[in-house]
Amino acid sequence: MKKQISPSIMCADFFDLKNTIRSFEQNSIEYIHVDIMDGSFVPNFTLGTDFVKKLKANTFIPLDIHLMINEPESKLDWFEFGEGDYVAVHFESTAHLHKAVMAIKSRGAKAMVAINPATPINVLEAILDDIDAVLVMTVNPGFAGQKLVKSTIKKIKSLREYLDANGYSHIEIEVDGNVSFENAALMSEASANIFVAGTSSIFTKGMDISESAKKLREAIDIE
Ligand code: S6P
Ligand code: MG
Repeated sequence: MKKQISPSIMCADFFDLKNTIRSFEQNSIEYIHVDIMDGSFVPNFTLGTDFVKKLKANTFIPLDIHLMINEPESKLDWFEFGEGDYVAVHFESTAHLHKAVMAIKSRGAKAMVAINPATPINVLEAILDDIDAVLVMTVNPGFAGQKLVKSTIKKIKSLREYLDANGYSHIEIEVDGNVSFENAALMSEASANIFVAGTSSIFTKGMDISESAKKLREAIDIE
């Protein structure tokens, strides 16, 4: 499966956003990961609806919207997204996961379901027919700059094996949280294929995007 990079835009320098986005475009970055938090599902606030709208208007790179909000099915209409974009909703955030997934797909976007580090993979069984990707959180959601929850590496591997063995080899696996150059190699070996890159890799201080993107690609291309 093609290995792709999705930089977490909340980790960018907002005073230099235009140059950062242009640099993503020049370096063939595949997605832009946009973290949306509601101060309730996770204890923080980040980016919002207007920011998503501005990004859609100012880059051709598809978005990878990560909704860390309660009852996302009632708020999807607030966000601009469509064909080519990924939208992730958390399994833990709603009693109406299927409804949320269907609402994402009805707008032509690809649906992803996210699971927290302590959520087992078997909860996904009944939704696999309807989704395009699983987002395995490798830290507890809410903040950038955290340490990897080590047990999640094994979880990525088990998930890939389960998907392949049950006719879901088309379902992608995204990883998010402390995707450092070292951890990215482990995650790649465990068969993750979309890598959310934040303070631990693509936004490394003193490195420009072309340099950090190249280093990350080298780390994840280990088969
Ligand atoms: C965390 C959020 C993530 C972070 C990303 C930061 O709740 O969903 O997308 O922005 O993990 O990367 P790093 O390298 O600082 O952990
Ligand atoms: Mg995220």
